[in-house]
Amino acid sequence: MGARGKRNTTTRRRPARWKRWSYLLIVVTAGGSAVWLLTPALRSEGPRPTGGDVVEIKGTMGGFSTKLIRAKAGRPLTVRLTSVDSRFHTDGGGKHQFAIDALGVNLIAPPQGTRAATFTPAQPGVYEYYCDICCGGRANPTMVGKLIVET
Ligand SMILES: [Cu+2]
Repeated sequence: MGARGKRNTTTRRRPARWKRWSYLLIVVTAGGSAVWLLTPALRSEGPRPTGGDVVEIKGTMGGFSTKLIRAKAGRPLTVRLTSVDSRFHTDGGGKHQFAIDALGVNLIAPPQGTRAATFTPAQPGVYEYYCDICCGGRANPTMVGKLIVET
């Protein structure tokens, strides 16, 4: 009688298979959310552990939010370009670009989205960046800026 009761208890205590799977699902979901939440915060909090700089730029039909960037030669620079415009803009479909020909940088942010590029300017100098998608393209003086690279 005693042994029988014990066996029944053991059987009852073992978690059902679906329960174990749901625990795993919760752990994976929670862990994934934590990583997802923490990563952008780490990226936008100034210099990263690699020693690079991060600059945030917004593109609208009015131009770039930042027209002048200062950087150090030989130091990684991350540009995060956000297009504030929606896809309903007839001019460029809400996309904006950040391009520096001399450094081979070409970033295109989708409507109401952000894209980032990390590059290391090796030589000091003044580099022009521009958007060639909207508002008459590169000829438009509002969608150009200067990257000043110092030693
Ligand atoms: Cu633009």
